Amino acid sequence: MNKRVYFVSDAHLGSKMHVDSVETERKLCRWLDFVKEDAQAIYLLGDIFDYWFEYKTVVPRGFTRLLGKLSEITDSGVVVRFFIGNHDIWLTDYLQNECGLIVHRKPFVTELSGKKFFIAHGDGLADAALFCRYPSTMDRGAGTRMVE
Ligand SMILES: [Mn+2]
Repeated sequence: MNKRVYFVSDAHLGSKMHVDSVETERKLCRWLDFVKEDAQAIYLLGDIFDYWFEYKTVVPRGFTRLLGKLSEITDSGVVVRFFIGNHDIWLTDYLQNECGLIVHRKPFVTELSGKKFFIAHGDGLADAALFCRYPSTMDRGAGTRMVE
């Protein structure tokens, strides 16, 4: 039985901070190929995309390698939990319905291997968030409604 639980965050795919964002996406897919072999669950802890703006019938261009890989992994029965970050909060139901991800919009408390975990992206949980220049000051509900 697969017992491991894996965590990854802040890939910021699409960001100009990457010399080659598609190569970063390929690396993330290779990592997913590696961990899927013994994963019970994979946690994507926010800001995987930079940015993700989803409309009712349109999703952002790109990210096809990752979206396909995540779909393949959830199809195989591995649980993939996607936590919104402050760069990819503008989503509706695409990742859930098309890729099989369990989307978390709020922190999640769970027990893993007998230990209690508080799981969240982390923005807004510390004073440092006050200095964040990204849209963490925007109400998430309003941000989501903005693109519907
Ligand atoms: Mn973030």
